Amino acid sequence: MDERRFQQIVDGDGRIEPRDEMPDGYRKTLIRQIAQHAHSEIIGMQPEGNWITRAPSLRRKAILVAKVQDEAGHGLYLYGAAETLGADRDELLDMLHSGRQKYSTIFNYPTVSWADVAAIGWLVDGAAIMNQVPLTRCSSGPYARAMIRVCKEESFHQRQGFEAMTVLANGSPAQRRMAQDALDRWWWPSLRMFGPSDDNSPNSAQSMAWGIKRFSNDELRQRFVDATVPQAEHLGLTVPDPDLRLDAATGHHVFGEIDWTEFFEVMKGNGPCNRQRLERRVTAHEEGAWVREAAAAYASKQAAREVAA
Ligand code: BYC
Repeated sequence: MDERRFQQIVDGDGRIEPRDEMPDGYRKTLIRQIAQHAHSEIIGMQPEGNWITRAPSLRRKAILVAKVQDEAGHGLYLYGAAETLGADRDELLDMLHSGRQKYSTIFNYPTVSWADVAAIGWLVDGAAIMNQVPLTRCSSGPYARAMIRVCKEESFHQRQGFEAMTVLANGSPAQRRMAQDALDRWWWPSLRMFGPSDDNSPNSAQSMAWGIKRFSNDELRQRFVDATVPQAEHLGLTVPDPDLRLDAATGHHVFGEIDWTEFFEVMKGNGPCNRQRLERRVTAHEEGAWVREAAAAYASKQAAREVAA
């Protein structure tokens, strides 16, 4: 294949479509990232799904059900995007279930109170938007298009989280304590969602040259901190970082040391909920086998009817 031509398209901000020629490494990197992204979406249904039966009101329950369904939809768009690159969905799911492919570390933390659902919307979806808006301009056509719809939905998710957090932060002393406790537990894991620091991110240089990543992990993390700290101040909550300060000269927030040991431990499978998340995923997949079989049988009947017509 003509790699120079490929790089010219990428450098000229063009889109690479499934039938276009592309270097093997580009295809592999995209499948890896899109699959891990898809896995994160469907595993990400679990921590919040835990609260559907215990949401504090009908309104909150309706919002939460819609949000968790949206995450399933995001998984579907993303597995679809990976399939356009030649990946097999069953194989990707096998890799998730056997631990050979990753999903975001953030979903290995427990949701112990209702405020955690609010904090996930505010912080986790907020971090997701920061990371995913640039992906709407990535060089892969199918991934970029999937991200446009995902980002619109994530934006609603973030707003509902911030609104729920606002209600708690302005509520009774017990509700304020819940809100602060949730911020205390979700802040640092949210910063780690952006991935390892730039000097320890093996895939970044190539992914940036290929136009898959538009900004580095540290750049996006910094943007998230700069956007979120004023929101915490607005809520009257304290970000759990004694070293956090606004640097007047740069206009950016300087923040404390990230615990990378914890990040790599969770990535290796040793986080508080890794085993539970995977076990539930595998069980849900097995219990859903009849639905997939029924859908496939229906599709082949329809196809046979079309051939006969
Ligand atoms: N967790 O070289 P690097 C959501 C891995 S879903 C686990 O920087 P890359 C939502 C990385 O895969 C949010 N692993 O990698 C859903 C690589 O390992 P491999 C998910 C991580 O790919 C439901 C190694 O570390 N978002 O928002 O250039 C409810 C070295 O890293 C993590 C996406 O997936 C992590 N946090 O950059 C609510 C976005 N970070 O594969 C919300 C798309 C890094 O070499 N993905 N690793 O073995 C990306 O933008 C990029 O893949 C990353 C990492 C920035 C995450």
